[in-house]
Amino acid sequence: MIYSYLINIFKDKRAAFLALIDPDANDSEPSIKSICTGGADVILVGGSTIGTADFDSFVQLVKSSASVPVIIFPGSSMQISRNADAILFLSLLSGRNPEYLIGEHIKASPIIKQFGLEVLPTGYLLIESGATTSVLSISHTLPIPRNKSDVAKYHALAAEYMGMKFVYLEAGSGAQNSVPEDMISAVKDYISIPIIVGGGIRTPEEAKAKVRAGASCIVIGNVLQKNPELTKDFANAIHRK
Ligand code: 1GP
Repeated sequence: MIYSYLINIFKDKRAAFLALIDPDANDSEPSIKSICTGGADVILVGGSTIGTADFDSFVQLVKSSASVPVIIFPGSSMQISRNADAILFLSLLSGRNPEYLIGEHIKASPIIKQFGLEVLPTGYLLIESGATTSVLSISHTLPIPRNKSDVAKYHALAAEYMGMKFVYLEAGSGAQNSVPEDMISAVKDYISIPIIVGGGIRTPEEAKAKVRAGASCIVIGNVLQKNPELTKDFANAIHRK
């Protein structure tokens, strides 16, 4: 089970390193093999665009080169594939757009069941990060202000009480500013489910600061897609030495 795989990583290595491959990114072909051997614990596949015609074959391609589990990070109910090991079942709790709170989920559920994918229920919270990111513009929602840790805490606690297994604090892909450490630590002190943090993390030092603040999973997308050779440095920063 991928859930227990992640829980064991939190115990053994302090935090998990999730490398995000966006099928829509036009950057150089990601080197999945070197990202895995460099120390990523999981390959996340997905993006915030509505759908990708050949999403399934892309996931298959990733899965065939990956030596670590592949988890779908879906931008919509069109991003599901039987070739992955699990799927983040994201509910966009920071917004009040019913499509992303429950609508897409109803479309996705029968397909996920048919494919037998492991489901990781996740409360997804968008945190204000500067300029408008793709996820904000596509979801038509407002993010939680970055200086309002209390608002993030209450949303995260509601996710826990709803039975979700993770809370994802998301600044958005390529965000100007990543999720602030004081918000991560405030949420960490308030809830007991693991926190995933991603969006706009550009350096290993920044990743380490998020882990020290209480993140259990760090998602790195853009930077790795452009510079896969940085994988080792990120792994060293995220994992306990
Ligand atoms: C975006 O959190 C992820 O959904 C990763 O963001 O591409 O900015 O690393 P970056």
